Amino acid sequence: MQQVPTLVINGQPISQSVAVLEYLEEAYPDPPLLPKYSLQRAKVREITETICSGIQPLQQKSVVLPKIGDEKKNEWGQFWINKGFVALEQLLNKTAGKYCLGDEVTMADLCLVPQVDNAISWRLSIQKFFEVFGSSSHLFFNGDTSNWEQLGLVLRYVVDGVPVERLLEFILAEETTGESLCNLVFQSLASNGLDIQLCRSQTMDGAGNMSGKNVGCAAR
Ligand SMILES: N[C@@H](CCC(=O)N[C@@H](CS)C(=O)NCC(=O)O)C(=O)O
Repeated sequence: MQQVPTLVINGQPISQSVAVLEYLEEAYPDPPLLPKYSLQRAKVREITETICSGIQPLQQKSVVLPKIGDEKKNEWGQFWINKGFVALEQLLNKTAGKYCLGDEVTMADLCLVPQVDNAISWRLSIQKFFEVFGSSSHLFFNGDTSNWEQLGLVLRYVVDGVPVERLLEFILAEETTGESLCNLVFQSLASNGLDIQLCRSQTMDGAGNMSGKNVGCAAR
């Protein structure tokens, strides 16, 4: 299908997210991606399939565009995303704790996070213009301070006159010059199908943005 993700094990490619997740669960059971009891495992798989079969393919741009066309694509994508999220909300109301099922991360969470990203980028393709807010903070590993920073990327846009703010992702930032942070912002927007030309303003906080010496995000 020439799609990602693909995991290569001993030269053998495994595609399809669910097949990859099931492989990881069997090959590396600790920490587990499925809960202990069968009924709970079924619930995790139900949430996973709702996303991977019920939503993702129907709003996948390479599927949607040739068949639906540019004019109708936003309406089509939004319809399936909304329908899917309504179904997910009903499921999650019965299962969620801190995560999709209880308080442990499962494969359902690993599918939900990119689907939420996708929902944001679809919403933005309808609203069109957005603002980017980047916030950098130090990462702490096991209580040790390190030089690693994480860049939290928040998008702001307006729906029916009301401002909406959505966290797109946290990105590990090896360098904190304005230019390298800017590259990470550009990459993240591009990988979410968002056109930087539609960005109407940007804000970066923290010292990270200051160390770029006039070649930071604002300069670009
Ligand atoms: N059913 C597949 C879907 C994979 C898929 O749609 N991947 C997208 C990215 S999220 C892709 O590679 N799109 C490029 C294309 O189809 O040309 C899975 O769950 O892995």
